[in-house]
Amino acid sequence: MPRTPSQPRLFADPAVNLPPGFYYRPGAVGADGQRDLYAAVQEIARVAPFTHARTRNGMTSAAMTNCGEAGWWSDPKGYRYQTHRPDSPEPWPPLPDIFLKIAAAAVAETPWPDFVPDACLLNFYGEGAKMGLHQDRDEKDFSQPIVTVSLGDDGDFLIGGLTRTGRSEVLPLHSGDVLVMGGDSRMRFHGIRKVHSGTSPLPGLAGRISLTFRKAL
Ligand code: MD3
Ligand code: FE
Repeated sequence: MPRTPSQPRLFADPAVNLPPGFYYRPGAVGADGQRDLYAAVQEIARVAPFTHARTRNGMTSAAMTNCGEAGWWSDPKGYRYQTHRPDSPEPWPPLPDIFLKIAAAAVAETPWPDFVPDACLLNFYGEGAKMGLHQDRDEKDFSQPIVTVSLGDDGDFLIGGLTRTGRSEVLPLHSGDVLVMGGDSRMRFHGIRKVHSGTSPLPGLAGRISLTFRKAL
């Protein structure tokens, strides 16, 4: 991992200038690490399968699951974190050690070295899936960052402003990339504009999976 916390430069694409509060580690997770993370994802998905959540306007385009003390969920009643699985009193599977290790490594040289996630929302993007511009505001403490790890297909990540109408930039994300968002950027609008089907380097994974670590409670 490249490391210069005071100077978050580390851009894979020099054309993209990331705003303050973003710490980008392109390719931080190598092939073996990605394989181990994906094995842990499959174990989670065996217990708590990926499903499309219902929203006010239909269904999420990405299929989702969670692990940790709480999981993000949505139904026509609204968005929230809940400590049990959808339509079940069962808890979400625990955060695997390998997830906690990756999250700790990701924040080690950021302004949030003590970040410990209590939730991980996993998004699966199949062919054509995307995620519209939104803010993450269901967590209790916005002083805590969000950490994300990408697996599988390349995806075009949209970084917007602090209002919906601000202009947005695209950051192409690849399998193994790690991104931390905090501080002034924690409440930025963001989304996934496009997933490039067939680009996944991970054996057995067709599609894109993002692990998004949060302090939700
Ligand atoms: C940027 N997921 O799960 S990474 C989400 O790749 C989500 O699946 C995208 O947006 C994905 O909510 C993007 C996660 C992420 C989370 C919070 C952010 C990116 C962020 C807050 C500010 C800026
Ligand atoms: Fe988000």
